[in-house]
Amino acid sequence: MDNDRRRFLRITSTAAVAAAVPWPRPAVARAAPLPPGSPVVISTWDHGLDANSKAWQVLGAGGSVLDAVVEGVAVVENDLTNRSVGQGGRPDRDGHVTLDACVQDHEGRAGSVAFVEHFANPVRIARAVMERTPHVMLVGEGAERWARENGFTERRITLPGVQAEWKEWAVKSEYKPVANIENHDTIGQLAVDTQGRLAGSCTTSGMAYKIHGRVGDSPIIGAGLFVDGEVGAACATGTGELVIRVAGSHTVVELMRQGVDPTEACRQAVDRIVRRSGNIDGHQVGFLALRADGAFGAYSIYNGFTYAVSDASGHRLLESGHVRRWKP
Ligand code: SD4
Repeated sequence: MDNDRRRFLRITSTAAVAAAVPWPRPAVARAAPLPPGSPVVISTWDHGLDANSKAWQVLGAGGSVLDAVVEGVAVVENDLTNRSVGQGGRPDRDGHVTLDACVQDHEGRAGSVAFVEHFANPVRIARAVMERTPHVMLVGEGAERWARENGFTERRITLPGVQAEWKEWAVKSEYKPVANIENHDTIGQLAVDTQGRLAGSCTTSGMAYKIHGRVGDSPIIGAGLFVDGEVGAACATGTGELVIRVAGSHTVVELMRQGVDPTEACRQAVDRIVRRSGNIDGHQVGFLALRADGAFGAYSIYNGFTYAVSDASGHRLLESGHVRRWKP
């Protein structure tokens, strides 16, 4: 089944959530004017629809904007059919599924975990690191020990289909980037509540078949996620190495601080990656931006970067503008 067809099926299967999914999708999503005081939630990729649905529900039930972005992406972490987020993700080249996640709120508080293996919801651990420790980031064995000691229950699972796929890959062990195949569909979620408070989250199993110990942009504050309560928030998806090198999400927020609108801020960050990198054929990077007033935007290197939006106009899936066209 081709990617577009698969996406379409995934969109229709969440039709109850996505009341206004446009199909075919518009080439460029534009920041929509919003009624004052309306919450806005945006998330990366098609699975953002499920994450937005949960975040919206949390906000509607009186939860905080931080509750919303943590529990929103936790839905995707818990989906064991998802091959790029949570323990259903593809393993590293040694067969271990290792997870990275972070959160940040409107006060600039931040929490992050990287290279954790035996927990279902790294984003909840990241939040706990933020709220219960003097640190921002815990990694690997130390993060796991701290999580156990702080009430998180280990979960060890093996998914035979995923392991079989990895063993097949290991025969040739080739790394060949292909834009938009489901090995880099990190979920990042940004939200602003009715009082203008922002929060963001990001969680991933990282690049499929990465070197054991590799950490991408997703748990790095300023790379995979950045929230500044006075300005706005941004998150990234795609090849993390490209995002880290330009401090991608921080770049997007700083551009918004200078008055650049969210879509253009994302485009300029993408442009910086494209100009400064060597051969990036097949390497996708997408940014989402949400300004404190609720205006939002997105941009990616290649076509095919979808994102979910929930606001006063409903729930829908859009596709960002792009600077290159992917021809497989
Ligand atoms: C990362 N941006 O770890 C994340 C997700 C990913 O290709 O694997 N992207 O780099």
